[in-house]
Amino acid sequence: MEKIVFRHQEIETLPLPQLKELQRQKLQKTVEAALKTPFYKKRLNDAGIRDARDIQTEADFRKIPYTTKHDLREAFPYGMLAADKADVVRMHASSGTTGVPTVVYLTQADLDKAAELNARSCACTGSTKNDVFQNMMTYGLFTGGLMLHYGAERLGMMVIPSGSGNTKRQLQLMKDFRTTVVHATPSYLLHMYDVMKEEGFRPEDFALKKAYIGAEPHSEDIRKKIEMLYGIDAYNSYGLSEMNGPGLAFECVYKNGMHLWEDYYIGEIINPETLQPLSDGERGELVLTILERNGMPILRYRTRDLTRFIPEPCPCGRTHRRLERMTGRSDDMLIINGVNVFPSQIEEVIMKMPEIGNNYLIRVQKQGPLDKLTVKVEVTSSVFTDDTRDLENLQKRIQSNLQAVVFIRPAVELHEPGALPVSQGKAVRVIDERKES
Ligand code: DLL
Repeated sequence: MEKIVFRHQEIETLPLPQLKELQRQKLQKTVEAALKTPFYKKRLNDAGIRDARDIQTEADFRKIPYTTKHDLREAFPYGMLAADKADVVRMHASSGTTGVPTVVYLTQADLDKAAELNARSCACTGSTKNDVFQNMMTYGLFTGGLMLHYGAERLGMMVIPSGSGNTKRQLQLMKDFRTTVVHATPSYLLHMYDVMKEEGFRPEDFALKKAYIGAEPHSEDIRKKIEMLYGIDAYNSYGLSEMNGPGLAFECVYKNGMHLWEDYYIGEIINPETLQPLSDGERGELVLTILERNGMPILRYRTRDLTRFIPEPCPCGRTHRRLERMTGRSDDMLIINGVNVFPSQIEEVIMKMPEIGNNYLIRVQKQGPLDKLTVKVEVTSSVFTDDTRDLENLQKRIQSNLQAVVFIRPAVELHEPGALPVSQGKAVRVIDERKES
């Protein structure tokens, strides 16, 4: 195994008690900033917290109510903004449970910190300034592209900001510039391998050593498959837009769980039913507090992702605890080719269209290595008596309306009234046929 180069050795190996003390100090500042926002002022005051100094102990911390995606939506657009608007230099957004997106705001200091943590993440996989980094994640409102881009530059790698898609061009860039590290969703890398074969590229055309994979759930088998197909190491990277995206928890060269950067995040595992905290090693929902984010503090955020802290120390020597690969979610969010989709968003769109009846079904399948989303809707009886061109038109309109909200273009099937199954009990609206591997 190659030698680990500690870029931030001191902070990454800080003994746990010191790390906790650092968190405590930063938490006070974070609560102070949060109290400046209309949302947290009310939320914290209602919980009896009026001053940041009220939060001294772990028990005090646990008095802070959880924040949810719903809260972010309620506070849209600026209810959680802590900085002066003039000091905000960037916003990012991800899907809300319905039409309103979840938005975060960052100041220059926040962006610098995010870049540093992403640089740290790349370094902890052994990458250096000698690497050529091709970023195949989407640039834009999604954090996956820009955040790791900045981190890779901070580390000094040469960055190819290719963005997602256009697979033949990706391969040509990889070949021409001798790319050594790629960043992509695992499903995209599997798809790219098929194109690589079809286009007649040979393994010796490339200099690839590593892939950073994340933004969607995947199994250990998928990781191994990617490693085997390309002859590389693949590192799991976890993050979410609300918490700055990637650079939150990353695997080191031991590839055995993702170090949560605990000098910047406080991680807790709770039982998603009782909302009670669980101990290290117990599986539950991850709750995160982001420290030092001036633009938009978020306290005790329910990620809905199910995981556990691995209690054993990592052989790399880092003290920051590792999160195990995510095993699922405690809500109904679907991740389709790396894009987050809530069934409620789909429902909201189709229920606004008068031609559509009340019954619908969402189906997600594997199509090769990628995911396919189909929305089946029952239309009202008058629609079927009309011309077929109208049906085609309607189908396209539904597709476009859905695409405008969920950012992927689903297949749409129109059905006659009463044609879709009606369940006796709780309606089953989503059929997810994807297998784990
Ligand atoms: O997916 C941020 C990201 C970009 C992470 C690039 C890693 C790499 P969102 O679009 O807000 O942000 O989606 C966040 O995706 O709550 C998880 O459910 C899921 N997710 C992200 N990474 C992983 C992973 C980005 N490595 C949501 N394994 C999260 C499993 C993941 N699920």
